[in-house]
Amino acid sequence: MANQAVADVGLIGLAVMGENLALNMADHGFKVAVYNRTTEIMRKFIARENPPGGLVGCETLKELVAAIKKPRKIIILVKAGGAVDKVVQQLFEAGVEADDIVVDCGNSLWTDTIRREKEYASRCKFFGSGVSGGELGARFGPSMMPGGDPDSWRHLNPIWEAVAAKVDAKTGKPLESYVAGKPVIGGVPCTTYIGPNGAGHYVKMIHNGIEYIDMQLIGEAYSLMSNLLGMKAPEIGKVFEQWNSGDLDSYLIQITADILQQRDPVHPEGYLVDYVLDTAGQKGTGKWTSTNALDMGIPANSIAEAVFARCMSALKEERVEASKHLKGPPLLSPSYTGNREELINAIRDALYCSKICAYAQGFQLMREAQKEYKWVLNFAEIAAIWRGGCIIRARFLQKITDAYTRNKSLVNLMLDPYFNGQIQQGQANWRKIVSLAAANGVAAPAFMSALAYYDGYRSARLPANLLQGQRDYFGAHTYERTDAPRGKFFHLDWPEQTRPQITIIPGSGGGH
Ligand code: 2AM
Repeated sequence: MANQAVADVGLIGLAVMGENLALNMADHGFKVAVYNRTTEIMRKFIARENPPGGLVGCETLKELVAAIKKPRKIIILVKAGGAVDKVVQQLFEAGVEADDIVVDCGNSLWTDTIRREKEYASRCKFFGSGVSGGELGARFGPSMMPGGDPDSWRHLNPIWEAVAAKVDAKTGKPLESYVAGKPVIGGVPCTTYIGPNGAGHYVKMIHNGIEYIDMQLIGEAYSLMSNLLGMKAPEIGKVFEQWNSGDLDSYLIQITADILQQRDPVHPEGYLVDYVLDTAGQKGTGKWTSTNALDMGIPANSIAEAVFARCMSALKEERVEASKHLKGPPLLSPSYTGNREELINAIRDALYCSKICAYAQGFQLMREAQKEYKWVLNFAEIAAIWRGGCIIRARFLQKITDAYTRNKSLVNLMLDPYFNGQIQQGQANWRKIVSLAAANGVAAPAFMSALAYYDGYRSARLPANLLQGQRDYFGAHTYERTDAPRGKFFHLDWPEQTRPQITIIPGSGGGH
């Protein structure tokens, strides 16, 4: 129990992320006042793990507010949505003041953060920070994406830099968080000020959208090895292990290698993945990313495809039934009779090329959003803080940092000489894999959509000319011409005319 302001920071919401972040802060020497709606959870937490005086258990929000030094820094880690607003209101009642910084570290929708910052401006400094890394990240070093008032950031900075994951300054490789039980000092922290209001939560959402497609691409690589080559889980796991020592080196590839080689606890002669039901859930951030892409009119088809792939997986009963009626090519296993090593290598290339496209889409979204919200995002730094701590941490991210360091206003990641070169090297194999997937009836929507993105983006001319003709035909929506300046709109009086007459329409074209 606290009678005076002793704590450096407060934390509300002691679910997995909250508990671990509190312990992480305590490890770095911050005294943390903790509160949970269900008091018993807080009591048990304190009883279980109070590192030498690092935590101050608070039974009421009033107690919590009183326990923190001013200006107070209070982290909220409750379920995203209405609960955040509820807790903020309760904090006002509990004595939070205008100079206090209330930080939402949950997976909140960035537009909610923008709204909250404005709505609460006279009563507190509301700040939003994305936190990625799951349970272990929160405990030993997450990647943190803070957004809000720069002055608040100055107060939060020491805590964020202390608790965030660290990477090696030269190589960008994640460093161990603890050596001999002590937090590592030094290294570059995986956090940086992202921008005002909802910028941090926006970037966290894009991180999650990329995470969806990263996972889906890995799943498709596994499926192709299994379906085309008849490989078994542990054998595929070994391939991922090898890949993890090359350009694909990443947390997700590494855990995939582990997962595929994990024996099943119920049937120890078998492997766990073969007993896991093939229906995936989602918590919404991938969907938000895709909806936002549609709203802004930015093609992020692979990210959306990854969300739809989960939706498709959820139709388990329908798929089982359909599999009896909808015939594809005969399923031979293995259906590929060529060189196995070459094919595995081609799948690797397809995965790498698709990954470049997926990240390109994520960065295109951020580029558009910064225009919409008047943020100035530093893409090199964003990629840099994803190098450690978060779920998509990967060697690859150093290459993205390098690309945006070479050229701050890079139009698309694929146009960077390094990534362009990688695609040139891998694309014959990428096309081969997509063709083989199609010919053999193996669903590979992410590989295919990434290739469609690449081919669409590099097409100086797309069939939208015909589409505009159709729109003008049925709806008089007008079209622009290749032989006239942009912005000049034409309409043709279509079928009734024996001799077509072209009308020039001043101003812009219409809907549909
Ligand atoms: P609880 O333990 O009392 O359920 C994840 O759900 C975390 O958010 C939990 O710590 C949970 O508290 C907290 N939480 C969810 N909704 C809340 C609310 N409306 N007010 C306060 N805490 C809430």
